[in-house]
Order: sequence, then C-alpha cells, then structure tokens
Amino acid sequence: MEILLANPRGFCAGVERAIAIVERALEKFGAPIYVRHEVVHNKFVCDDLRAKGAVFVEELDEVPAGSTVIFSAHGVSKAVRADAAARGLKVFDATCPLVTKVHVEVDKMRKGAREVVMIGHKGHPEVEGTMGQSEGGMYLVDTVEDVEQLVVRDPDHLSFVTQTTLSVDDATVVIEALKKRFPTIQGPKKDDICYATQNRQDAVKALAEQCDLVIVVGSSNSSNSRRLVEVAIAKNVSAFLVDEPSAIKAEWFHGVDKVGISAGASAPEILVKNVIDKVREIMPSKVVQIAGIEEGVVFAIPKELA
Ligand code: 2E6
Ligand code: F3S
Repeated sequence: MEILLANPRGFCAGVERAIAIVERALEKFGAPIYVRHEVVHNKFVCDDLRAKGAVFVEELDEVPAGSTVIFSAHGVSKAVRADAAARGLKVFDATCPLVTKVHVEVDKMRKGAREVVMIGHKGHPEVEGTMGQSEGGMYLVDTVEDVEQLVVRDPDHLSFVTQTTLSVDDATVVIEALKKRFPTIQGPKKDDICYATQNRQDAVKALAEQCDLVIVVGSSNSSNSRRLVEVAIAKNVSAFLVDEPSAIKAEWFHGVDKVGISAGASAPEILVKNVIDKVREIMPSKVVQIAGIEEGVVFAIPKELA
C-alpha cells in the first residue's frame, strides 16, 4: 500500500501562536495558568499543556481572583473581555489574529449602522465570540434554508462575515443565497475563511483524487478538521477523523491501494507520525509526501511573553 501525505497539513500560524502563549506564560509566571476553553481543539495538545500546569475552564467564575487567564485561539465576546477586567484578572489573548480581524470588521459594520449576518456553526466558540462583538444586530445562518427564513430589520443596511473554518464550497453557496435575497448586502471580498483552512481543504481535494481512503488527524470538536473529512467525502472517497492511532481500524484498508493522510490545523505532527506508524503496522506501506504550497505565515506572541 502507499501512504500519501497532504501538504500543507497540521498546525497553522494561529495555533502555533496560541500554544506558544500558554507555554511562555507557564514558563514566566509558573503554574497554574488558567485558559478559558481549550486553547485549540486538540486533545493531545491540551493534555500536554495540562500536564505542564495549564488549567482549562469554560467560564471565568472558575478562575480565582488575581490569577492569569488566557483566552483561547477561537476568541471571546466583548462581554467575556469585560468580565475578565471586572474580576481583575491578568489576561493574555491567544485569539488568532485572523479571528480578531473578523471582530474588527463586525465593529466597523455596526458603527456604520449595519446589521451583520454571520455564516457559521451554532454553538462553536468562535461563533459565540464573533456574535458577541455586538449586543444586538447580529444574525447567525448556517445553511441556505436559514438564509431563506432570515428576517432582518433593514435589508438595505446589511453586511456579512463568516467563521474562519467553514467549508469553502458550502460557504460559497450560502453567500450566493444571501446576495440573491439581499442584493445590497456588503461583505469581505470573498469570505473570512482563513488561509490555513483554504490551503488544507485544497490539499485534501488534490489528495482525495489520488486515494481510496483518507484519514484526517484531529479531534472531533475541531471544526476545520471535520471540514477536511467532508471535503474528502465530497470527492467520493471514504474518510475518517481520528484523534489518536488507536482509533484506526484494520477493516478500513480492505482493497485499498492508496491511503491519504492529512491533519487539521490544531493537530500536531507527532500524531501524524504515530498514525503513519499504526497504518504501516496494519499494512506495510511506502510513504510519499505530496508537493504543496509553502505557507510561511508566522504570528508574533505578545511582547510581554516574547
Ligand atoms: C481558532 C480559529 C480557527 O474548531 P476550530 O477548527 O475552529 O478550532 P481548532 O482549534 O481545531 O483550530 C484552530 C483554530 C483556532 N481555528
Ligand atoms: Fe487562525 Fe485559521 Fe488557524 S483562523 S487559528 S489561522 S485555522
């Protein structure tokens, strides 16, 4: 069997930065360091940080007064930011700069007296954070059906933003539906899907065309990782999301000549290596790296932690 490795795959610049912020805070201030929500949606990464002294909480009332808290890469609402300040917590913000960019867009739209439609998945922390940049005037849609049922105050003063990790193809369809229903709606040039999401989906599409099976390394709560599985399935190949090598089943490989492996933006390369080892244990295989674009994106960490 042949194992084809997607490129690019795995960590993006926002994830590298978020993990570095937690690690540096631990080195500089010592344990415990509180982190609001999983800093990135990966079990292995969070378990590793937990072992080093990070304490993950969902709400700020779980953080003792005077402590240091880090906001996860997915961002937070203005209310959470204000709550942290009111509690006198020392905050480091690991929100990905590309999520912050969307927050800034929402702010500008609202200041321009426009209501904002967000395209995103209900309940996801990034969606909660971005929707929480304004107290009112925000609507969430996920599907074309949601667009059809949307009731807004003034259809001629409407803008849209998107979650950063949507399926590029699904988002295009929802944006078209929005433009059809609200012809004067304004928005980003295309969408707010980040470079890493776009590149990993493109790489999985290319990979799926050459494989009978695709394995994506990532946790089940990772939106961008789940989208990679969907992209592969849309290319008519079997695809599975695995959090760790033990999730791999020998029966997946019956009649398979080529298996593609990719990883979500929050999945570390060590897990990819362990997954490759597990696949080769089941079926002796040659490993081939598929050529892909070099990303070369780096986001600096806050000066106080540098
Ligand atoms: C922040 C924003 C986007 O579930 P999702 O894909 O959003 O998050 P992770 O942590 O799996 O990936 C990185 C990320 C962080 N993506
Ligand atoms: Fe940021 Fe995109 Fe990664 S929004 S955290 S660069 S997946």
